[in-house]
This record gives sequence, C-alpha cells and structure tokens, in this order.
Amino acid sequence: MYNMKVKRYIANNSQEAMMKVKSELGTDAVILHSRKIKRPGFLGFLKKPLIEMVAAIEEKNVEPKVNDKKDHIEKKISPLKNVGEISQFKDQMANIENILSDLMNKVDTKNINSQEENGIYKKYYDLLIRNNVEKSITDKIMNISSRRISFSDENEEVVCKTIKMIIRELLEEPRVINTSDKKQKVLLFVGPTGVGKTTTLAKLAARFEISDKKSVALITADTYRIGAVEQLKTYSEILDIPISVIYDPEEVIGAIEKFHDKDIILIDTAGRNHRVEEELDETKKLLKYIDEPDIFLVVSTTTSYKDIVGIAEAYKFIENYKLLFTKVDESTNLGDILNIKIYTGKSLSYITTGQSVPDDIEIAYTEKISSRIVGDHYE
Ligand SMILES: Nc1nc2c(ncn2[C@@H]2O[C@H](COP(=O)(O)OP(=O)(O)OP(=O)(O)O)[C@@H](O)[C@H]2O)c(=O)[nH]1
Ligand SMILES: [Mg+2]
Repeated sequence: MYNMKVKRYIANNSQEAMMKVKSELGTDAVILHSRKIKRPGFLGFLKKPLIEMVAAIEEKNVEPKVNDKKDHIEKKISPLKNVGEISQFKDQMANIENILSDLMNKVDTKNINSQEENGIYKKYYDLLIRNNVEKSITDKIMNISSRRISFSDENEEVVCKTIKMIIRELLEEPRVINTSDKKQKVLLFVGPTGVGKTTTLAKLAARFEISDKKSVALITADTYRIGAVEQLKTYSEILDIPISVIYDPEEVIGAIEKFHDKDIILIDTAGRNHRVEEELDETKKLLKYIDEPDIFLVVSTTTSYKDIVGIAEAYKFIENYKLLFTKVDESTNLGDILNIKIYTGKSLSYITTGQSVPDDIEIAYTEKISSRIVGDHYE
C-alpha cells in the first residue's frame, strides 16, 4: 500500500529549499510547487522574499492488521471533545483539500503540455540541445523537470537548479582511485590514437607520487609508434619513477611481478583504431594477464558523439571500465559526456583540461560538468 507524504518548506532561497527537501524526503521527492513569498512582519516586503516549496514523496505503508483497523476506526469516530479540536480538524481538512487540488494539477498531463509551450521550458530545452545533449536525453530531463517544478519566469532559478540536479543524478558520482587503500592497484589506459592516454597517465602518476606519497611504477606496451617509449621514459625520468617496456602482452606478468612492492602501477597501451578488429586483440590479450585492473577508456571530448559511440561499441568486450574524458579545454560543450555516460552505463572518473603535466587533470565532479552543460546563470 502506498501513501503520499506532502510537506511544505520555507527557506531563504531555492537552493536551501531544495536541500531541505532532499535531506528530509530524499532524492525521489517531487516538487509540486514553488513560489516566492513575502517575509513576515513589519517591512517584510522590503526584504528579499522567502521561497515556499511544496514537495511530495510516495511512502510504502504496511497494511494495518484487522485489530489495528478496528482501533483506528474507533478512534476516528470518538466524539470531538472541544471547540479547539473542531477548529483544528477543520484546518486539517482545508489543508488536505489544498494538497489534493495541487496533486490533481500535477498529474494532469495538460499541465505538462502547457509547460512545453512555456518560454522558460523552451529556453532550457534549446540550451540542452545546443550543448549537444541528445534529443532523447533532453526529453527525459525536461519530462522529469516538468513533474518536479512549474516553469515560469519568476521560477527560473528553481528551473535551472532542478535541471542541473537531474543531470547530476544522471551523471552519477565519479569513481576514482582510492589511494588510501593498501591493496596494490594496476591501472590500464586504453583508447583510440592521440586522445591523450600517455599524457593523462603521466599526470596521474605524478599526482599519486607527489600529492599522495605513493610508490608508483610505469609499464608501456606501446612499442608501435616511433618515440612512444621515449615519451613515457622522459616522464619517468622527470618524475623519478621506474619504467618497464613490454614487447608482448604476456610479458606484463613479469613486469607486474617486478613491481610487486609498488602501490600503484600504470600501464600505457598503443592507441588503437577501433574500427580494425585485430588492432584490439592485443588489448584483449593484455587483459587476460592482469588481475583486477582499473581500466580507463580514454576518449576525447573533441570527438563527435557518433564516433565515441563507435568507440564504446568496439570496447564492449571490457566488462568494467571507467570513462576518462580528455581535452575538455578544447570542447565548447560537454553534453557528450552525459550522452556517453548514459549510453555505456559506465562511471565517470577524471577529466583533463590541458596539456600541462601534472596540473591539467581533475576528478569528474558532476557539479562542474552539469554547470558547464546548463550554464552558470545562478552560481
Ligand atoms: N588541449 C589538450 N591537449 C591534450 C590534453 N591531453 C593530451 N593532450 C595533447 O594531445 C596530444 C596527444 O597526447 P598523447 O598523450 O600522446 O596521446 P595518446 O593517446 O597517448 O596518443 P597515442 O599513444 O599516439 O595513441 C599531445 O599533444 C597532448 O599534449 C588535454 O587535456 N587538452
Ligand atoms: Mg600514447
């Protein structure tokens, strides 16, 4: 049996109101209504208005036992004792009527349709599309928003924050390397040519070694491209981190064994053309020899969505990888991060923001990405 719990919140601003709703009712709560209200008291109208928010959540209820039911009915029909109780009862009834009419409004699909014709609705719909969010995902985000809030000019701040919140929920929290964990970590970087695998690996190696005070080692399986080994050797020298070069996937076993006393081992691979099946064979072989690696599929945000989908399809043979997006500094819109996250269902990890080693890397915080997708109007 389900019950609807409806609560009214008053706060200084919509963000605070949303926080109250979220912390008390949880993330599944639906915003039924939100409006600005005058502050109470003398000269209240001169101050910044308060935000009133009505939110609801479906609650699971256990069917009452027969005896409980009887008790309940008896209590219900017991005569009201005094005038105070009667007026309290009337107030409660009026409250319930209000809540019901509010609910009826929200389930009315006409209401959603009229929202779609609204200027603010259109503004945010177009904004998401312009920022590369796929149409089906944009529809989904706007549909969820329509059920949570009403689109109106004076509500724009709430609209913007709600859309950001939904995007954050869809992006899900990033999963990164837990450096406080004692267990040895083996990181493997795979992906197309030239996306920034080696540079990213060097950035992370430097961070683990310098900021996290971990002992780090590098392995490279990229002996194809001229200069690839030298590129990583240069970083290894600058950072004073040992490196091992392997010419055959099987050799990775010995290399990992050699670095058994290291906290973190980072393995670089040659960029592969995902359209050529055989080119991925070596990655497949490599995976067979490594026990529980943390795999990062490195993709550039400058690559088109269609091509990233092709890449994700080609790397489907890897059950569990994390998405690592590079060249965020070169990309004007980050909708594809959301598209690919939803397409693959894999977790985000880090993003890179420039060529500088080790500075230009950060955790893929959903707050920042959602702000880049929606815009920073209300930050
Ligand atoms: N603007 C920008 N450039 C980047 C970023 N990350 C890497 N690059 C540049 O991209 C180019 C290729 O980087 P690599 O690290 O060699 O790429 P890779 O994936 O290892 O390439 P292959 O090993 O040939 O497949 C270099 O010029 C990097 O400086 C980034 O976040 N932003
Ligand atoms: Mg490389």
